[in-house]
Amino acid sequence: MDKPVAYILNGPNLNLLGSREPAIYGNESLADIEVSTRNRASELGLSLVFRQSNSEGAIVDWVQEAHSKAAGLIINPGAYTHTSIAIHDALIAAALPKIEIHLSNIHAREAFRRKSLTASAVDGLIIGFGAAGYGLALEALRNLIDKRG
Ligand code: CA2
Repeated sequence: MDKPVAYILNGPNLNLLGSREPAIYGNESLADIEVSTRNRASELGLSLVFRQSNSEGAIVDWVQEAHSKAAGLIINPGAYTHTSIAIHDALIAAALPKIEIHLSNIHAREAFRRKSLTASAVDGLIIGFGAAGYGLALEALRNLIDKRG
């Protein structure tokens, strides 16, 4: 039987990880995170689509794509977390298990980061565990996929 497909979507500036702001976001690049997340996906019996874009429209398109092609979705919307009604609406329309993830604890940072417009459109959130959060999110997603059959 084919493995269930998990989409991991990363938003703006996450392509800069590892180059600056290590005190907040850690030393790992997004490519490093992709490698460790692919290993975890394989252990969990999931096939992985891992993408990043700085464009809000691309992320909306990929959430819509996940609706038809994936068994579950993990999203780090980056700064669009705090601003994007379009990504919120795309997530609401995508009827599949969904998890929002953030490397940093957005509730312990600037006031403008404490509000997530996308959080109400997902099943759960994993926040503040750095790069390790991606593996934790995959584990949680596998549980949701199994529960929903
Ligand atoms: O903590 C997270 O995962 C964030 O989604 C990361 C976003 C930020 O806008 C969110 O509020 C929280 C930022 C992505 C990375 O930004 C960088 C900026 C400069 C250097 C390296 C990364």
